[in-house]
Amino acid sequence: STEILSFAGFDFCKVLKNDLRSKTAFIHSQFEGKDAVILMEKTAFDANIVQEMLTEKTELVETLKNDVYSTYKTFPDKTLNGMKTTLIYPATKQHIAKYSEQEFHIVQESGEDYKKVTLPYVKNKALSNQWVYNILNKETEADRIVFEDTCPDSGFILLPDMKWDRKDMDALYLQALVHRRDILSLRDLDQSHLPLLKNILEKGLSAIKEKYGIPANKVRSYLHYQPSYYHLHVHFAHIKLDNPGFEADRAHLLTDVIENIEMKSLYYKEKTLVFKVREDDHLYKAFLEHGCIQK
Ligand code: M7G
Repeated sequence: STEILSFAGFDFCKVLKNDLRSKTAFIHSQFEGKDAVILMEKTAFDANIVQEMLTEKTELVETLKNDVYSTYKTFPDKTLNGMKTTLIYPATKQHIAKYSEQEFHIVQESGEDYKKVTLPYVKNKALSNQWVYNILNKETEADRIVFEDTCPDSGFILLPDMKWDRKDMDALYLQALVHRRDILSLRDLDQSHLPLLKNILEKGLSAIKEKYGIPANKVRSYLHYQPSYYHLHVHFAHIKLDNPGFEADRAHLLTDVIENIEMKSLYYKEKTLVFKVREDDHLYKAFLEHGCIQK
């Protein structure tokens, strides 16, 4: 694949979502006739760079002046004025849907609903796990690996999440990707997976302490249900990180997961799990079609 150095050749289609809080624009674009999703995020200030901004290279255009108070539109030198861009190309319809502004609905999924409705969706309509396999095979991001346990049963790779800039320690965010490829999500977990889960918890936290100096009591470890990618992974995030993935209808703390399974091996196979789903997600449509929820 060729390296992309600018947006030359990208056609604008639509703003999918403009999130004022995270200062991120989600854009649908096309390149060489194929769909692309572009996430453009205004990044936080780097403490070192703030200093360099107070020079003649920073242009100020006054927008208000009152007594001792004034505001300006500010245009720093372009070397100080970076944004973070995430490009998904070629993007599938599911990618476009994932980043679109839309209604959500709460779904209550029983163990039976999972088998009948969710599992076929996961097999046919979920996003590809290829990026995970590339990491596990050391084909991509190998230089970013923070820790690896190579055991085929309880082993995993720990590395920075794509969303983390790897500089701001308060925004620390890593993923533990398990080597086993047969565990789709939280729903599959039972007593037989306890050694795996405990291994991830212990070794993940100690690797984070060692590499970044962040102690275990500052780190949240949790799984998403539903995840976007159905290959078991555990999120490790700094407690200061204001992460939209940490809502009660999505995040399950790893320590809770372990203890629930210890109390009852089939806990996650039988429990009704509550999550939110996008209105145009195939999963929502499948739940409607099966009559498991009402519109
Ligand atoms: P999830 O719970 O399956 O879904 O988490 P979510 O994306 O809806 O939260 C997957 C996590 O993997 C997310 O936090 C992503 O930012 C991260 N991630 C996704 N991709 C495609 C990559 C990738 O290619 N590399 C890395 N390092 N992280 C990724």
